[in-house]
Amino acid sequence: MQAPITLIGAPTDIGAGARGASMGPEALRVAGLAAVLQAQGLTVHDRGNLTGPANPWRPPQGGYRHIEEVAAWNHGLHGAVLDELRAGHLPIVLGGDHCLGLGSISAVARHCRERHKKLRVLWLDAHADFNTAALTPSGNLHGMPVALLCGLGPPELTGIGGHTPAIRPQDIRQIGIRSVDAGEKRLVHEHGLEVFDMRTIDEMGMRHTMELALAGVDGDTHLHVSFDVDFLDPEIAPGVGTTVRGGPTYREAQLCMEMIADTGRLASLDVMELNPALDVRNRTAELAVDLVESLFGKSTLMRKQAPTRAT
Ligand code: NNH
Ligand code: MN
Ligand code: MN
Ligand code: MN
Repeated sequence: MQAPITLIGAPTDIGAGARGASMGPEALRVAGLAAVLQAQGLTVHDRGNLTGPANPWRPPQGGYRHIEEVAAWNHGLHGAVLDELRAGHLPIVLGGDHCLGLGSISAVARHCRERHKKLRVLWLDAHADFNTAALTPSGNLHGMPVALLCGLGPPELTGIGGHTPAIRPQDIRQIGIRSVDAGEKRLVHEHGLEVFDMRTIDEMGMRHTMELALAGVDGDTHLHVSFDVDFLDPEIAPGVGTTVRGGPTYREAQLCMEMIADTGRLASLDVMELNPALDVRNRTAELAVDLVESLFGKSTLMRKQAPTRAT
């Protein structure tokens, strides 16, 4: 039985380098997110939007932009996601910029500790989001959530959820990565993050990449997907603040989502960084909704199981 889905809007661009991701939740609703999931027979409750501080658009202080406001948004989101998980629901966070991955995933990790579940986070992104104050080229906290979740950063952010670190590097797999800052690269290596970058996808294909990224996911695993829409190639997904060329095509992204769906373990989701101010007639929002549809198991044909791999 599929858990009821709860949509949680987090309309802020507090951690981003461009304004506009604050309009993401409404654009995803307008693109029909709830309706496409309901059409698959799923139960969907939209609990509306969280509220939080406005974006003061300040320069970095001590290496961070808007640290207090980022903490406030993430505290609110942490509580909302945790409530839904404890109620047995499957939360979908509608971002909002990717700094919100901190509040969302810290709640998922806390829930896993409470329920003695294994955690697997799939981080679909053009970026590793593993910066620190010393390394960041921008001070934008949307470039840091993975590092913060792994305990690297100031206590007011790493401590959200009361357990530092919230996750271990081995809980996460990054997919689609193609833009990592110089110092960030070293840190990713030092911490042993498992990164399936675009070269890996080019060489071994999305199918084998996903087999590796999903290896070990079993009946005791809580699978969380943090979908940064800039994961996708900008040719098909222009509506994001930080496009990086050379991302997954439409077909590759579909296969990625379908293979996640096939595990049957998806238990929470973030849809982040959609920026309607930069989109073209809500095209990127509609694409994100299309992919979420596949993530929840929509397939062209009735399949009893995934096609078996040729040997
Ligand atoms: N690495 C850059 C920074 O830290 C860009 C991060 N931007 C993102 N991350 N959209 O997903 O500022
Ligand atoms: Mn309910
Ligand atoms: Mn990101
Ligand atoms: Mn990104």
